[in-house]
Amino acid sequence: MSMHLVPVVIGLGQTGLSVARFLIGQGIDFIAGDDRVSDQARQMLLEMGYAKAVQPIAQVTAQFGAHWYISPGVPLALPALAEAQRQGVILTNDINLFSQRAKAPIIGVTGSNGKTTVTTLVGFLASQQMRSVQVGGNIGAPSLDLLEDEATCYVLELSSYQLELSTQLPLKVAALLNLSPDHLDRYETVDDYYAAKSHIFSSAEYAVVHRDIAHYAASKGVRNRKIFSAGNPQDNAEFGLIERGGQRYLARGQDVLLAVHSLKSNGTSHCLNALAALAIGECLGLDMNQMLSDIGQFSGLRHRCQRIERHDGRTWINDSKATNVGATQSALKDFETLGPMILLLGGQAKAADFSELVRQVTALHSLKRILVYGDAGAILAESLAPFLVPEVFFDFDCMVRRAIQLAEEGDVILLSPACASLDQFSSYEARGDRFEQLLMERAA
Ligand code: UMA
Repeated sequence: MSMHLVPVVIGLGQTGLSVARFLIGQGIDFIAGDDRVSDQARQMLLEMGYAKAVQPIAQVTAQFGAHWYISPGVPLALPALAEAQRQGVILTNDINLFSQRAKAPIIGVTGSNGKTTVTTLVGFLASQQMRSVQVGGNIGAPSLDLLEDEATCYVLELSSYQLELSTQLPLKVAALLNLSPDHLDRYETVDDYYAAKSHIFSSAEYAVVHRDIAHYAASKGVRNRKIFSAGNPQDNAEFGLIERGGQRYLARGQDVLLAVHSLKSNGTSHCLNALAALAIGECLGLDMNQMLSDIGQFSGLRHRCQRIERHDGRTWINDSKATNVGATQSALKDFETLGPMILLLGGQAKAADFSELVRQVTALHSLKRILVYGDAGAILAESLAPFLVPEVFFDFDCMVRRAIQLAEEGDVILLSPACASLDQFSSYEARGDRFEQLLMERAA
């Protein structure tokens, strides 16, 4: 039987639908595969004029098409994908298709933490100096939905899932902010996860990379490298932090750029984000003085180390976006000296190893109470047990209500879960919104 070969779209979430929209816009027919297609996706396909049946992924074979566009959440280890690859099918994704079509420079930002902040901040700084800057990728709109003739630059947050298949991205600037274990439910080893992230450098013109992991950029042969770290810059091109007269400054080499206190959030993690954004802006040709005057206006992201005003003498912090151990570790460093801490952890564990976090938490002088919830609650309690006894809750709401009960004047209540939200919420945003709602319901 000979079949008409067409592109295959695997997964019909936001990404798959953006690919479908793009192909339909080009008049290209395609086949779609999804195991649990939502009614909303079916409806959207119909509105686009696509009325064919959606296949279960296991039933899509190499006979259908030679190019398969895989959604980031679909593991490449699925037997149908592995088999297709063996038969010569090219597994690709929306990001590769986007990069072939985009006419303006593309900036890619990845890392285990801070990538949403840096992507948003670079988008903000660039928008002050350029017209029609497009921001998206793993946050906001999928990349194909950003394509626009007037665009002067694209700033994309890229996840390891997206980078697994994006091994030749022609990026103007590729930024790797940091690496710490995450997604161990998808990768066999942490090195597989790091290797996927490092694909970002494969065809980049400039690399912006943290000093501790600069070898990833070097090993991919990127010649123009800008290094940043929280330490003293080691040469004139390096971005870092220096102290002068008891004040901390963002610096390039020994040149002072900006006093840290001019930033709206001045924890070390935010300083690192700011340094990375300035380095990226410089590669893009943005005016440094203008960036330095704009960067103080950036107030950070919702759900990321965000202070919630409750006017009750306690500091409430919504860091629901901390969905891995590394993010929580950096929030702990930022807030540990602020007052007695009530720490809220838990959610979906993603096969994470909590031992490093437990070490840090047990050494925390300011820790007052620790509350855990969700699927990861029991695992966390077990890891903490030799040192600390947390209160364990199944339900997120119950945990937050208990924290409200326990909190006293001067306390810092930090929701920085170290786990994904998906066991009880649709996203980390929904979890953070619920946290704020519960705080407001019980406002004094
Ligand atoms: N599906 C299957 N079989 C599977 C797995 C999924 O059929 O084995 C189908 C589902 O039924 C569903 C579709 O695939 O219909 C979902 O695809 P998806 O999980 O790739 O979700 P999208 O809606 O396309 O969202 C993806 C990103 N999701 C993931 O990487 C898991 C979104 O990042 C991203 O914003 C969006 O593309 C647009 O680019 C979210 C995320 O959690 C925020 N990312 C991870 C993170 O940041 O840690 C990487």
